[in-house]
Amino acid sequence: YENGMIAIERVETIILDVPTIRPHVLAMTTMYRQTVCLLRLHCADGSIGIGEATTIGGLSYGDESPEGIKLAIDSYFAPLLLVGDASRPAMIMAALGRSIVGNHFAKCAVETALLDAQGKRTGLAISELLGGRVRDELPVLWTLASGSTADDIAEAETMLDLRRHKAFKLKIGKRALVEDVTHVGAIKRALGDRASIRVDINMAWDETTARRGVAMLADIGCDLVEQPISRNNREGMARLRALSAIPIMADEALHGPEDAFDFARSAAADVFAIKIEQSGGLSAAKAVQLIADAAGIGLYGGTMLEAGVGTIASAHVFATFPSLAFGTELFGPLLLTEELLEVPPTYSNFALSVPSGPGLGIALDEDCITFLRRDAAARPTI
Ligand code: MUC
Ligand code: MG
Repeated sequence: YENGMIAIERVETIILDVPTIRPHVLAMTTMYRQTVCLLRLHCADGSIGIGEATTIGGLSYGDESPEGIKLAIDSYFAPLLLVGDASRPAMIMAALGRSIVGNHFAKCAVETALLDAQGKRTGLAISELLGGRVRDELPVLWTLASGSTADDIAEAETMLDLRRHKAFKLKIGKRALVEDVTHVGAIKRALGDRASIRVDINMAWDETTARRGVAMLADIGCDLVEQPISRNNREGMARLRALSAIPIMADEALHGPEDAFDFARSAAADVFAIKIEQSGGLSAAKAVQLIADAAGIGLYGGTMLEAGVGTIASAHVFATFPSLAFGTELFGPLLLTEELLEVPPTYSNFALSVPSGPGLGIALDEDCITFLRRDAAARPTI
């Protein structure tokens, strides 16, 4: 190739099914497993970039599914990638943006793999490619979503004892309001000042319920309310925010820089849960952060319950955020029974360490991938 162009020779996508350590009960679905779409970009210089896309409960959370992401990458992204220059990730992402509408999760997996390969060939961590990290450790909360108040309290006590998490997010909105608030109150009373308690309603409330709910939650010591109402009701979010004594955070409503700009302009959230997949990639997530910072909106590092690859990609992005007032929820790998990475992510002292090696700074455990892949035909026969 002329001009130092580095071709992408093969685009490999693999679906993995990974069981969760316990059922994860959310307002819209209960997860018993996480399905991961893994991506490998094999480049002509020998570098291989890895990326990941996950969703929550198939199509129950958003409008992309792991199977759909695989199909989109195989059918529409791959032909564009195969004529691209891997040494210019931003140019490839711009070309993909011109030819492919939406598909944010798939774009995120592709950008992760492009930056991983670029990092490996330049010797730089992805966080450095994105402008440089300001921290090596990210505070990580845990979601209590076993479906039982007593089990949730026991789980929280274990996490506190292990010094793994001291902030907890409770998934509510499935049951009647008073029942939900009683559940949150019981957990807050049991943990007291030892833990921060937040809730995620995942859009399950209407605005009137949210008005009552947010006030009740503020009274019992809840620190943050995440996406109480529909992602489409932006004015409702602004009204709730104006009334609330505790911060209101946007999650499902945030699909990248344009939404972030609109939220900032309409003062519709105190805090953004930034997710690299929902934002449309790592650079798009950075753009969301910059808008939030300019608007004085607080930041929280969100997750789509990604496994190791997506979690570490998110960690590189969040490590570049000058302020991260509400910490992160990058616990995805800990919810899974299997470890997909050769060296598991390090969680200690209530934080995740951001790897410092080139690219993502991680390697896949090939035996584990072989074992978990859905296309059993590709598995070696024993
Ligand atoms: C969400 O809506 O925030 C993040 C943590 C968790 O337990 O579920 C996800 C999705
Ligand atoms: Mg959420």
